[in-house]
Amino acid sequence: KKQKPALLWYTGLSGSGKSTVANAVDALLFTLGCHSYLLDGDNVRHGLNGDLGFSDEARVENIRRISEVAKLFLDAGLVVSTAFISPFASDRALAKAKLEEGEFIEVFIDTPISVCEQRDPKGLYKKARAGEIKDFTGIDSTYDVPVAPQIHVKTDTQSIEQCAEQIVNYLMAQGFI
Ligand code: GGZ
Repeated sequence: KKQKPALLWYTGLSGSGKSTVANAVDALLFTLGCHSYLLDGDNVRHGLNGDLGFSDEARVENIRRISEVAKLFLDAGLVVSTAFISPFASDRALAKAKLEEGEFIEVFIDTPISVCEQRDPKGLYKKARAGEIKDFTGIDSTYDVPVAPQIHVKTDTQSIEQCAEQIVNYLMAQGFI
């Protein structure tokens, strides 16, 4: 099956659903016979970036390494997904600038912080509100809302399946898959 390399760069708050949607997209891509790879906290923050915390500097370095690794997978011809908060617009722009024209696809997982906080699957918002975690995105650390994402996904009004279909449809419409 023919495919063109592409990078689905997911961005959104903690608990917005980035990993969940990205996993659903990856599963769909697999059924379509596409070769894909997903980078997320589970396989990057614990290993390659295990030395990094959540200061602004650490996040900048986190995203820099992730963008370099993503580029390697793109060179191998894959449809790559990265699912990290990537809170700073300047770092997302740097990632985009490393790639060929059109390869970088910003996917904004737009879930209101009130919804993320209600979900709070790991109890992190509760801890952040209590001051037990410092520099928490959306509370006492910045999140730059994407101004012109290629794909804008609302998880509070759509199912995960609908979100995943929206993204796969984009890849098809743009001729990546
Ligand atoms: C934000 C934090 C923090 C702080 C730990 N701020 O919901 P999660 O748990 O699974 O996703 C969050 C994850 C964020 O890591 P990223 O690599 O995506 O962040 S960034 O792109 O900004 O470098 C959350 C957990 O790590 N976590 N402390 N202070 N999220």
